[in-house]
Amino acid sequence: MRQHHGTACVLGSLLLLAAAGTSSSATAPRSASGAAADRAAPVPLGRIVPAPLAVDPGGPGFEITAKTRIRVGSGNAEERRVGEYLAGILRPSTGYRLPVTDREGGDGGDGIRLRISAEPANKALGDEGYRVISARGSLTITSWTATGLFHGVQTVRQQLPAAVERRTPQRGPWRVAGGTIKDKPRYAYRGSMLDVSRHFFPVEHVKRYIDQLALYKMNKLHLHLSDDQGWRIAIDSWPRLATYGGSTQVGGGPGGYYTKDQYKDIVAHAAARGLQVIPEIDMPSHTNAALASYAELNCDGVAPPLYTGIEVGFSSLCVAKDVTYEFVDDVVRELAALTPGGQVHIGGDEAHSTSHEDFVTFMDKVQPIVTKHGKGVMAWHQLTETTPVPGAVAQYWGYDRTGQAERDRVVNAARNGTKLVLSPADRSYLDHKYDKDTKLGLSWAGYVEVQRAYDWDPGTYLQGAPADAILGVEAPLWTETLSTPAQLDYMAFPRLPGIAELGWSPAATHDWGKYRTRLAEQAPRWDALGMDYYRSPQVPWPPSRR
Ligand code: TNX
Repeated sequence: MRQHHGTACVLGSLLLLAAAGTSSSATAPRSASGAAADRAAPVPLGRIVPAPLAVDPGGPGFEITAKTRIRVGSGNAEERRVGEYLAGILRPSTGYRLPVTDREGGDGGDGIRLRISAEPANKALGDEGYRVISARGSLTITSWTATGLFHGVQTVRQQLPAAVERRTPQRGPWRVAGGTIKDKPRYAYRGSMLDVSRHFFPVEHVKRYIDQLALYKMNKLHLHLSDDQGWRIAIDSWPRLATYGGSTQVGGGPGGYYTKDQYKDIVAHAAARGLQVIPEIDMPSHTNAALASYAELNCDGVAPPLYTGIEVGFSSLCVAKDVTYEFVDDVVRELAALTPGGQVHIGGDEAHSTSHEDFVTFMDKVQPIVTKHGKGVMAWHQLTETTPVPGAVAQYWGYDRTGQAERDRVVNAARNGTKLVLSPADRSYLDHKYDKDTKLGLSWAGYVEVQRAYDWDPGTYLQGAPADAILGVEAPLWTETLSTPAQLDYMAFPRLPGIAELGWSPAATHDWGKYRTRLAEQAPRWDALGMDYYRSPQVPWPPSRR
């Protein structure tokens, strides 16, 4: 179909076994009709995705009732924001009022308590860790940060029956199993990339995807904002990039782009859910949309037509022209101003129509532009064919057939300080077909079934790379063949939760046999959320209730 070159803690481990294992109540079949029995038995503590660090089950647990209040510290805006978010999830399905009130109220202090505090025990769980204590009368989530509190809310959400996700009143009871969960992530970078260039996805669709990432505690949304087929972000100093370069997409549809206000709205929606947006402008290749918009960016001064096919590797910015770097400077400056996060991604993949020498020249000139505007450089791993600036992050997208020389180059860069985000194409590419019968998707790196996506270890994947060079994992969702939210759902689920678990959970919890059962238990939640997913034969799904 296309040509891609061959770059193409000991702590809590016993408790964890209890949580991730198969207790008899947890493996009992959950049939739609056996709902009464199901309703009575809460999700066993810790049987969530991603698996938590440490689980200590016990006690009667907590039940949300018509009288439950969500308690936050008076005047604590962050606790209140997370409290309102939690109430927003719980109110429609429970039908309860669930007021968000001050913790210090003189009415008993029971209910769901959200608390950000700098106690050493909280700080020890880091920027994203949290603790949940579920007991009779109170459910307490504590963290050092609002993000940790938010992750704790996702845990509580998954401990509740799947019907909690529905937007109309459902029957309870709404019980959370008793005990304590103490949790923090293995890796600081846990993300997914959405390609909004090949097919454009409006703000609402991107927000929907962000919500799905948040449910699995991911913290980065990488947006692939430009490619041959479309430029998707308004740049004031080069307005035709969006208005003309964004006017179509694969297959010739109308395309689209985000205004700066819309883009800020996406960034804010992500930030409120603990995610940073990493914008990518792919350069020097994958630039036909820009080249078509401005003739002066072409070496011959002639703008090519817009492009709506799916083959790539033919376009290149003109490395020898000064205007190229003025263009890059303007684009990066405007993008950096929209980016609260630390990185801007400059692409750098598949520069098949750029000579190696030109590629090196280009990357050497462009990286300092990114740092000058106060951002760190992120790029695909071809960056390691040049000289990565200090602090650069290379995103590895090789696969089982990637040559040793290419792997060695990446490993050497990692030894010299370049950080790595792992996106192995034959494991983490959400655009790849599950098997030969999958209608959507590509398969240049092979088929990626659910087990294949889950069953690898980011810590040992790239032999020779120092452990501390691995920042984390990212699952890219390319969209040459995908144009609707249902199609995104179908390709991302159920693989995305597996990548999220690789990024979050301690390696000691890694066990496909147990994971597939926990994963299967997520399906009623997806049904309730109106999401599509692929019912892989590798996973013991309960009957669908949609
Ligand atoms: C490779 S991965 C690409 C993308 C395609 C993708 C399709 C990478 C850095 N480049 O341009 O969309 O394969 O699977």
